[in-house]
Amino acid sequence: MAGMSKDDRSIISWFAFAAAIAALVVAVVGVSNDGGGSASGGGGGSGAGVTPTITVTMTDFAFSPATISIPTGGAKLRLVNEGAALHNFQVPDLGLKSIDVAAGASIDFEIPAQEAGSYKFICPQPGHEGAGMVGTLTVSESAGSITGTDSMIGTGTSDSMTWSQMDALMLKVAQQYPAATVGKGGTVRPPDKESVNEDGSRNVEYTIVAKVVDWEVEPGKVVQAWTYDGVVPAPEIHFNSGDHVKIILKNELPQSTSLHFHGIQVPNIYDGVDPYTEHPTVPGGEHIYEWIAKGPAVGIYHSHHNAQEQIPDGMFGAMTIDYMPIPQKLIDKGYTKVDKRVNMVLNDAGVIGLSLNGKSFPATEPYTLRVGEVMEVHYMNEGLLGHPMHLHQPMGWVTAKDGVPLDEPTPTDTIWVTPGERYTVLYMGMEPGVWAWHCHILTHAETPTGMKYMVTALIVER
Ligand SMILES: [Cu+2]
Repeated sequence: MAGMSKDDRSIISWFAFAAAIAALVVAVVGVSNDGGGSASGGGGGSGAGVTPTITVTMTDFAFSPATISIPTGGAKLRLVNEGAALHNFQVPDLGLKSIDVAAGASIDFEIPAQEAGSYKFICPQPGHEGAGMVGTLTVSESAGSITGTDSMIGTGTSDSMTWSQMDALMLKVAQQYPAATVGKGGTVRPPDKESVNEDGSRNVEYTIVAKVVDWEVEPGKVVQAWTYDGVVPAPEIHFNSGDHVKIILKNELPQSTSLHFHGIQVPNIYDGVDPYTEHPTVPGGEHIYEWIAKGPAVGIYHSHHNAQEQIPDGMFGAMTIDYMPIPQKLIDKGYTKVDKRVNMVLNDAGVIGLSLNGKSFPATEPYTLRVGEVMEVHYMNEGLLGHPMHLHQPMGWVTAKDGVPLDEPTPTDTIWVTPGERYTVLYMGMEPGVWAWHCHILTHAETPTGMKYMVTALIVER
């Protein structure tokens, strides 16, 4: 494309991908998890079901993680080549070298028992070590399990690359967006059973199954997620005020659990806080919750049992009652109706890690809006940290806090959402373009090899 800068091409590819995604059907089929849960640096994990394997992603030209700790008894690596070139994994001092891993291929690579020590690993292909494909394998008796640290987080590895290598990696990541992954969470789920009473109110019944499934957070990063109904976030459940709600929780997890309705008014006995308001729901057991919906509400349903692991590992979903009113002041400014509703659930811990709606950039979902259309966003934080969420296109208006409509909307372009909080913000499409949308704690959004984690985009079209 003569006369076009790389930036132009990049922007065009974003648009092309955005158009393509409308037609993209993500098949909800189980992905094979041979070698399975990648031991992420994010800690957490719920213990059960995680195989003792670490996934090492090879790109052009980096290893992620670049620091790997294994026990002296040995370990299995899953080598995933996401680059365009052929790569190997070699530990010269231990005389270990993998077979060739072709672009797009994955192999398992055994590291047999070793003496404790610190060893350099590289890709032995000509020039690849010098370009950045180098890392450290630490073998220690105290390493009870396998862990990996992605050195791209925080202090980064800028020193090991030239500026042109950095630019090339950043462009490559940006052009992957939106990357296809298996599984999509958070879509609205209709009731399993529904009937109407004489007074016009509805009876609605849902059966929710808590279970562990493979979940692809970003291309190639498949973890053992703890879920409701097998997706992260769990399906959105929407009620009308006055609905007679019956929710049957079935527990197929290897631990007990309980279900709490965060931000929803329910009788105390249905608050889901075991062992106070109910017994824990044991593996194989079930529990029934019954209450009448009182709106408006912007809530979350999540675990309240070993919640510091069960929630970040995936057990959360939006639960809304009625819809938030638009303040008169904004109606006067042209915000007359909501054209699109978006729940954006933030997470930063457990096996899922830094993510928006259970996905990490470049696998996050892009959002589209035409000029003049209005999008209502419910930010919901189910992580362990606060996140200042920033949409580049100014300006948004906060219309509700924790599901309570505000008398006076307040302007925002960056909103600090602390764990457990929900904010409702209206954004109008103003100027056509691809507008970055991300957490503004910069290590939650950027690395020396490009954007990552809590990043997506709002695409405004004419
Ligand atoms: Cu953040």
